[in-house]
Amino acid sequence: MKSLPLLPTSLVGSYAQPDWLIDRARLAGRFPPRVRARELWRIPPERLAQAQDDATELAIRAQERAGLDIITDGEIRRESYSNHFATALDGIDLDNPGTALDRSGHPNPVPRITGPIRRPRPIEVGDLRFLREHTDHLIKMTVPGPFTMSQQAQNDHYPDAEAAAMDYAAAVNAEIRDLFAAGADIVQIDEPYMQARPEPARAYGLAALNAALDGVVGTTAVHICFGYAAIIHERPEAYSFLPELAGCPVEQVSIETAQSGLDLGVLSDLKDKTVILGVIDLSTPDVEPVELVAERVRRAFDRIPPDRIVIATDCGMKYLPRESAEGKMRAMAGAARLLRGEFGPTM
Ligand code: MET
Repeated sequence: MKSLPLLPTSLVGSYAQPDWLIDRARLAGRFPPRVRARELWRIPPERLAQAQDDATELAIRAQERAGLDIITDGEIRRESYSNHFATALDGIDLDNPGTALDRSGHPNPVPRITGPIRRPRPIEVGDLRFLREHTDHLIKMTVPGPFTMSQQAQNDHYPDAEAAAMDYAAAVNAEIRDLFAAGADIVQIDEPYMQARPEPARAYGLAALNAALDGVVGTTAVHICFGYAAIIHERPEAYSFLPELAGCPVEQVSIETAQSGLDLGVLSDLKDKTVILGVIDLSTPDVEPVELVAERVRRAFDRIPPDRIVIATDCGMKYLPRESAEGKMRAMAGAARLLRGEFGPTM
């Protein structure tokens, strides 16, 4: 197993899916699906699993070739970062979906909760094993967070959304334990709705996140963002929910700073965390020069020591053209090499 250098590089999770695998134009033209969207796959059902495996191997090789240090499965098998997990749970009706507003206020068909939320079996462990078998780098797996899933569902069963979030948390907790047992090095919980809905996030989302992490042994991360740039265009100047994570038993916090030009003063609130620092802007396919990426990383050094920074993308690369995704990964790896050279061999 490879060990990590200073300023390791990583994706937030998703990589560009191949055009031959999924209808990317339709994928980008609609909001990320909350229920299944099997019609998006271009490969017939009986060959889909093999095609997804092959595309996952391409995503792994692309990350390795670009020089990334921590490798994900690219979330290639998912229609969206959350629906793959959320729709595999018991207690929901997918044939008669409900409706929920997404972070931009757009109504979406979502799982309708009609009974207790339970995880019937491991959901991503097979994907994790495939990743483990196909790279000797450190590997990271992503799971949707309990708060985010509770916001992407219609609750027709529990007395309130908080009760639903706590059962989602139990399902995520069981999954995380299984992922570590199967060989994950890092497990990241995606909670983009904490930024979108800070009040309920404070009221019960944080408790649900803590419950999802309860008793977990292994390196965990949480990703908070302003939404996929391809879908949510505007960036606020600051996070509405972030210092709250200081007390959460997660080791790494993933934030976006490139597109938003985020004021990095917020990093002072996360003194004990490793920061997965988003320094790649996903609102444009243009590939940033290495020096610009390095400068975005240097901006953080006043607030956080280099040995607690992972160089990353702002969010997932799902909606980027492949050439652009490849170039941006090379820019990240190039910036890491440049900065490591500046610190010299003693750092
Ligand atoms: N892990 C997810 C991705 O990389 C995070 C999505 S948050 C909107 O696409």
